[in-house]
Amino acid sequence: MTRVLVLNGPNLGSLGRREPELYGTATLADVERTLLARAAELGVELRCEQSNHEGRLLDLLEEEAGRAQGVVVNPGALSHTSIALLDAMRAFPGPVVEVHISNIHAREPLRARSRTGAAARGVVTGLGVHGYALALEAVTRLIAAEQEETRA
Ligand code: CA2
Repeated sequence: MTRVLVLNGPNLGSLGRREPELYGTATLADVERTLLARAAELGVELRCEQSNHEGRLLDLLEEEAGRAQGVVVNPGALSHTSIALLDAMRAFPGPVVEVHISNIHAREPLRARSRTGAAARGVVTGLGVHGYALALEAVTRLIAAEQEETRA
């Protein structure tokens, strides 16, 4: 069965509890529940993790490299700063799709650049928490296409 790692970075555990005008009112548990339901429809197994610690995110990417075929990741503010996470995403053997709940291009200039986005096959930004489902669908299609190529 196809397996996808869903990673959320620093402060995303507070989703729905602060700054609803930016990030909406759904909690991370709500988001993960919705994603698990969509994953079941797509026939995909999910592992959902959130951490405030950069090293933990790196460890999870490394740990899942031999198990999951793709990744959906919202690196939070680490998107704008972390070369370590960029490298870890690049090292992941399957497709990685990055998500931002808010539109990083319509906010402060320091958020407009996602360093980690360079390691993603695509970036969904500004579509609220629905962006996670779109990213899951995209990563699932990319995995299927890669598997198809390997078979051909
Ligand atoms: O829009 C996004 O998803 C972000 O990745 C969220 C990050 C921010 O630093 C990025 O620039 C864009 C912030 C996560 C903070 O999460 C909170 C969630 C709810 C309440 C307060 C903070």
